[in-house]
Amino acid sequence: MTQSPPVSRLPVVFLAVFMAVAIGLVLYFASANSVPVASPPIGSPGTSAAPRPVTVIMRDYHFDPTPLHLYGGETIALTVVNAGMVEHELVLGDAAVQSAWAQADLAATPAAPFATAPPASAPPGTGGVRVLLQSGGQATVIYTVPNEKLLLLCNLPGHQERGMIGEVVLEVR
Ligand SMILES: [Cu+2]
Repeated sequence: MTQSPPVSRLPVVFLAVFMAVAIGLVLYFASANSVPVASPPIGSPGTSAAPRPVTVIMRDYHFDPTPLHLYGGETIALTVVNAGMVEHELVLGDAAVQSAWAQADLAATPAAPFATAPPASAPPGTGGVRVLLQSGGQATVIYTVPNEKLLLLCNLPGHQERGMIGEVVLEVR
């Protein structure tokens, strides 16, 4: 029985470890520089003195996160970021609020090919909250969450058909 001379596998192991670390570092820095991160599911309820920070990211064509967890009656500092390539709108409100903005957006949007919505306005007293942002835009609004069923929608023509329908879960304190 012949024995082959011992071959050291050390260089191979070193190379494998080095490659793993290098790939790990690349992935770490790639993720650190990517799009903003949406809020975790929920923290303590916000108050008017200390609104709870909530971030919603609009993408082509969905909201992140969805469902969005809110407490009925709490006050939030809602930061909306448009990480998509096209203009998007966030409307938080009941069915009547959504309907008012859907009509306003439709009326304000010219026919294709000039289908970018210019500023639209809903009737006074519509309620809810509405943020319209160009690609890359960001805005923060203070909003007191009502104790009622809320919808999270982008009412720009054609966007809900492509999936821009969010969901709101009202938490009980
Ligand atoms: Cu949209």
